[in-house]
Amino acid sequence: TAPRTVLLTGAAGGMGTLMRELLPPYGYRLRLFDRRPVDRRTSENAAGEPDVITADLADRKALREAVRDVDAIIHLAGISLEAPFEKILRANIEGTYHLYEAAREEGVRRVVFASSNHAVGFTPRPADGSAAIPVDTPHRPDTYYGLSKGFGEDLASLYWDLHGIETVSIRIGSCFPRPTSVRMLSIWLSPADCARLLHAALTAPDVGHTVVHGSSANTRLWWDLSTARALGYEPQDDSEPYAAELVAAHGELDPDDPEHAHLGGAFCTDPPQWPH
Ligand code: NAI
Ligand code: 15L
Repeated sequence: TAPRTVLLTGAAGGMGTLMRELLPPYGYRLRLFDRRPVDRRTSENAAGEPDVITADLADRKALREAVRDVDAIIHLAGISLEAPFEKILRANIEGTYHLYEAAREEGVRRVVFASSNHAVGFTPRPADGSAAIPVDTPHRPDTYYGLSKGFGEDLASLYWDLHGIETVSIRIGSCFPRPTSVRMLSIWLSPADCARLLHAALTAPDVGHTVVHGSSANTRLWWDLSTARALGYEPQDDSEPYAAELVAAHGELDPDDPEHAHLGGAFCTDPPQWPH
């Protein structure tokens, strides 16, 4: 049976804000968790009260309450760009560990983990017509941020083998309302497809620990979507309608430009920094 109550961490962020609107139509009741406040009207518990927890992933007591009685967890919270190692350690590495510990203590059986293309960002991007990047490509982080996502995937693998907690780790490409660069044409995940993929990841049976690429069915796709499709994900969107405008403004990607040579793009050369 489909999970009904789902904890959404990172609910105040860009993707969290989009998913708060797009997931309830699939029948989920969301409990929201973020260290920043979110609009309390957007989520209610069975009693019609707001179901929002404003706390840090370092707060183990709050996390334990947050995961109590939920059917599954979508873990989006964390630093989403590059930052000094100590910050990444606290938010992404220790924070994800604390979340899995809380899930184990409270008996939650399914997690969807927001991994990133930057876990494998130094993978050379496929040249036109060459084979797509497979999902079992080795970890090749482009930043401490990407390193923390590889850690999260391995933590998910450990908690499956040791404790029977299932996870779908989604190596998300670029999930924004629209693609804003030529690189993003190849890895864009439309918000509507993101909701489809999360729904598939929450409902597919027997996932153990499964790694999938998270993008729409883009014409210029760089990676293999077969493990995502095997969960029942059927992407409906393609970035190509945005291509003419973006290519006219920025030109096609130059394979000799180091920024364009790898999956991770500018994260490999001049990574955008977490502002907080
Ligand atoms: P975002 O930066 O907009 O949102 C992240 C949220 O996590 C923020 O609201 C922040 O307050 C919260 N947060 C950070 N540290 C926290 C902590 N220690 N305790 C509690 N809350 C904390 O990021 P976005 O774009 O919404 O991404 C969501 C997740 O998906 C992130 O884990 C990100 O790394 C991952 N991802 C996103 C991609 C995208 O294209 N948007 C691509 C690949 C991965
Ligand atoms: C990510 O992992 C970031 O969280 C997001 O802000 C984008 O930069 C995305 O990757 C990307 O590669 O476009």
